[in-house]
This record gives sequence, structure tokens and C-alpha cells, in this order.
Amino acid sequence: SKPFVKGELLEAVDRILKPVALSEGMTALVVEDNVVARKIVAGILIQEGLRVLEAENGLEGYEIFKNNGDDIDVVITDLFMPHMNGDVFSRRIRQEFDRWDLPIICLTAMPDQSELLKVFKAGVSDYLVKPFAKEELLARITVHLERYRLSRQLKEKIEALKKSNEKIRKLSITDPLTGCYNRNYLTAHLEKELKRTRRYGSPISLVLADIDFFKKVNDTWGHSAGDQVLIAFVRIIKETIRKEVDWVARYGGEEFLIVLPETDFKDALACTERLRKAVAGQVIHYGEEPIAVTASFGLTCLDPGDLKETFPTDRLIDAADKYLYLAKESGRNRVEG
Ligand code: GH3
Ligand code: MG
Ligand code: MG
Ligand code: MG
Ligand code: MG
Repeated sequence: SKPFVKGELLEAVDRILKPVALSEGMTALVVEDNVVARKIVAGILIQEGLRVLEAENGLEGYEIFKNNGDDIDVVITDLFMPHMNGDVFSRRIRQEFDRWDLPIICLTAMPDQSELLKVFKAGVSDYLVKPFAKEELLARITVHLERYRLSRQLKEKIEALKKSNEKIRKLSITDPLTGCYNRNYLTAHLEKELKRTRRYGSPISLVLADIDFFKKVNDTWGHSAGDQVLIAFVRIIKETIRKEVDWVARYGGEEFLIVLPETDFKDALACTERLRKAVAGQVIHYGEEPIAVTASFGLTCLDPGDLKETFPTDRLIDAADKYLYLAKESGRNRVEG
């Protein structure tokens, strides 16, 4: 289209090259005991669009940090001040508020080298010798704010990544239908439980639970009615076992493994009986349809005497499975162990 005239071209280039205002939404804390110097610095920053908080000395700055610390994006501090010097103030902010990436720029009169080293050891990001040019102050703030902003973005990305990792991890160990653990988790976690059991010499009990004539549920009311029964079954199990300690995982289609750590045979039997009764005593509602089911349970307990030899998890589950078969053979709605 129409060619640019020189003035327009320069304006366009200027627009492109002009960086996004770094000060946008940023807050500075200016700590300086000399009120004239403080007002000058504050004025420069306000002109650049920063929100400015002021403190007369390190101690006051520290108090402001305590209350509004999270809002502060850059600190400009004098070195020598009553009550608390700039280096002590800087160190305390870094350490007590865990703000390792916060830009802290120290204003000093012509410093000697040991003083400078002290200032950097206290954790300041940069220093500026007084009197300084406005442009230099702004240039340094701009550089540090840019790095700060990038560091913030990185932190946010890492947090988001952690969250999505946690979601993926949860999905990978959860049975999507019932929300209990899946077989992935079962294999890995049972191994850990057994190691702990061995270390502390406490018993552990395993219960394999299988719904009776579950095929009939599917055949009579449909597959999604069957799904609702599975969900209810897991709910009843979770309501019956101890929270935090006991856990349940889906072992197969309608078979669930319940792990009862630190539980001997007698207690496990009582718990499983309670569970059997709870299942048999409840009617599961599928829409208008009341569905009654029972379940059979195979129980096996590993007591401290057995723990000297290593017990593969599948052998333990096999033992529970054997008793489950016995419970089925003996008429269902039973606990065998
Ligand atoms: P038994 O008393 O001997 O255990 O009889 P059963 O009918 O429960 O026996 P079986 O173990 O042979 O049947 C299990 C059925 O569970 C077969 C399968 O179609 C069904 N099933 C497995 N997973 C699911 C599921 O996620 N949803 C539904 N609705 N049914 C499932
Ligand atoms: Mg802000
Ligand atoms: Mg001073
Ligand atoms: Mg069954
Ligand atoms: Mg089965």
C-alpha cells in the first residue's frame, strides 16, 4: 500500500522498539532517612508509573515488609540510616521473607571496597553511588525488574507443572469408575506396606472381596446399574475400614483388595464381618430400582512370625483368593480365612 514518509516510519519503529512499561503494576519501597533524597527517588519512580511506598529507615522498611511484603517488587535503600542500616535490612528481608529474587538496589555515598563487599554479602542486587543520574537509576531498576519478572514467570510455571504432575500421578493410581486405588497402585504400595510390616514386626491382613452373582446385576438391570453397584460397594468398604491406615484397591472387574496394616487375624475377621453385614444390609438405589447384593470375602493375615522370610505380594493375594473361593463354594455372603 502507500509508502511510509520518513516521520511516520520513525514513529512506527519507535512504537515497535518501545519496551512494554516494566513498571506496569509494580510496587517499589524506597528506604532513605534523608527526606529530600527519598522524595526525589520516589518522584522519579512515580513518574515511571510505579506505586511507591516510603520508609525512613531500615526498621520502618522492615515493618512495611512484614505487612505488605508480597506487594513489593523492588527495593531502593540507603546504606546508612538510624535504627537499622540498609545492609542489615536487606539481609533480613532475604532471609525472613524468603525473597531471594527480589531486586534490592542500595544507594551509597562513594563507598570504599570493604563497605561495598559488606553490602553485597548482605544480599543486595546492585548499588548506585550518590549523587546519581536519574537515567542510571531507571536503567538499573529496569534491568532488575525484567529479571525479577522472568523469575516470577518461571516460578509460576514450575508451580503449574507441579500441580499438573500431581494430577497425572493421581490419575495413574486411581480407578476411574470407583475412585479407589487401581492395580498399579496396589502392586507398588503393597510392597511398601510389607516392608514396613517386616521392619516393625506387626501383623498385616489382606481381604479379597468379590460381589456375589454380579453378572446377574448386569444382566437384570444393565451395565450402568452394575457400575453404580460397584461405586456403592467401594463407598461401603471405605465407610467400614479405618481412615488413613486401611486402603482399598480394585484388583479386577468386581474384585477389590482391602489392606489392613497392623491388624491381626482376629481384628481383621471382625472388620470383614462388619463389612459383609454392611453390604448385605444395604439396598443400593439405581434410579427407582432397589438393588440388593451380597459379597464374599477371603481373608489372609501375615503375622510377625511369618515375616522373617520375604513374602511376595502375589503369594499373599493368592492365599486370600483361595479363601475367597472357599467362601463362594460354601454358599457366598461369607467370610473365610
Ligand atoms: P460370583 O458370585 O461367583 O462372583 O458370580 P459373579 O457373577 O459375580 O461372577 P464373575 O466374577 O464371573 O462376574 C463378574 C462380572 O463383573 C463379569 C463382568 O462383566 C462384570 N464386570 C467387570 N467389571 C465391570 C464393570 O466395571 N462394570 C460392570 N457393570 N460390570 C463389570
Ligand atoms: Mg504488584
Ligand atoms: Mg542515610
Ligand atoms: Mg463376583
Ligand atoms: Mg469376580
